[in-house]
Amino acid sequence: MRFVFHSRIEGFGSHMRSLVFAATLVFAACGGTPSNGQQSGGEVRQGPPNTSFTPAVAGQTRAPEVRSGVTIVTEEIASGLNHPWAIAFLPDGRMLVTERAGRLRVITREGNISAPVQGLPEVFAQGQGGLLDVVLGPTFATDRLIYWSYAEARDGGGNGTSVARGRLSEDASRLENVQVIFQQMPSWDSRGHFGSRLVFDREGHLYVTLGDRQRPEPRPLAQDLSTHIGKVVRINADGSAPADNPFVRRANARAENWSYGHRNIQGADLHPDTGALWTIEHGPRGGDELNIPQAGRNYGWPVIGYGEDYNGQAMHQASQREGIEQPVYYWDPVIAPGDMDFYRGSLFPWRGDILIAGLDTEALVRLDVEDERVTGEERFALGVGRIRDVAESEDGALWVVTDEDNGRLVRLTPRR
Ligand SMILES: [Ca+2]
Ligand SMILES: [Ca+2]
Ligand SMILES: [Ca+2]
Repeated sequence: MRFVFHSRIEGFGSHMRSLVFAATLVFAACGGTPSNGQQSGGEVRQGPPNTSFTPAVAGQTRAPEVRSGVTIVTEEIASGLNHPWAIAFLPDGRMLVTERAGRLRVITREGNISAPVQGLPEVFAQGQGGLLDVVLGPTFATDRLIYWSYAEARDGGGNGTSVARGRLSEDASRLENVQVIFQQMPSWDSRGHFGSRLVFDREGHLYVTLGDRQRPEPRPLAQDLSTHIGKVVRINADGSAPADNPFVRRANARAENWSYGHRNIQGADLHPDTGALWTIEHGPRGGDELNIPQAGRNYGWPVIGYGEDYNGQAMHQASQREGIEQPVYYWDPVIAPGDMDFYRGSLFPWRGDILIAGLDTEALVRLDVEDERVTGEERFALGVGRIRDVAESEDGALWVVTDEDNGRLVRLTPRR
């Protein structure tokens, strides 16, 4: 194992020692309560915005940098994983880890990697597609059901995001009674924007986040309720649509749809207090967004947003429109978010904060949140590469996987 000390992304390296010291004093004065540390008086170090849109509300972007005074210790637990996408903890402390190429592994806390779990359906492992998220079902303790999302080649051509479930055998070597419970429709011939985080709510409904399939032709379908393109869907554990979903009784609408107008959501979590779904989605050049998708609401893509096309052309005529929801927070330039999780533990002084896996930023991004407002941002350059998922173990330690051919599983703890 390799231990490395890392500091926050910092433009003034020589001041680092005194800054950490100062922030530590703040914690001592607060009795070690979370979170908030010191404001730096500026914003986190980032490039200039690509667009000139004006935020709809103050603090909607470029929140003040808040230094929590934490130095993160990284410890490589495992490597040799092919574009690992998701981490899910088993009750015994081991982890299920997906590899995008189509393999599901069981990894011990010491880093022993199992042979691929047998019994998964074939995946469409091209471009951004492959085996994606994995979660334990809410009744895992009794039925050992796990749920996973993946890109699936479809009969008749094209592909799309699908969700399957199966029983993990007692020895965790194979999946039994595998059922495909959801298929995003329509299928599309594309290698991009599959979504697809899975989050169970407290009533046992499963949220699935779905992308716009990246190509210009399906993009407007994010506004079309007769499709699953660019949607969050909410399904029962068997894939059926709950009777209280918002569009169940609307003509020409898919009953699974929960919210619409999303580009590509690859991060999601339930708020630990309210139980509401929070999501983070990729914008184009500018316009990554944090949202709280509510039943039946329109989140704008591709009509409004805070980004532009990769060629510099305008993507949106406006960033605001009556009847369309505003993001809680946005980034321009983008951070390229993988997963997001609320921090629930106490090992780090961050309880209730949002932690985001940064792909392009190759950083762990932390947001201070008050109610439904972002009040501060902090970024930690971990030096381990593009970060796809962040997960918290029961002891409050954080675990990340890196989006690389030789992807790594890395444990994060605070320097004592
Ligand atoms: Ca939006
Ligand atoms: Ca998450
Ligand atoms: Ca996660």
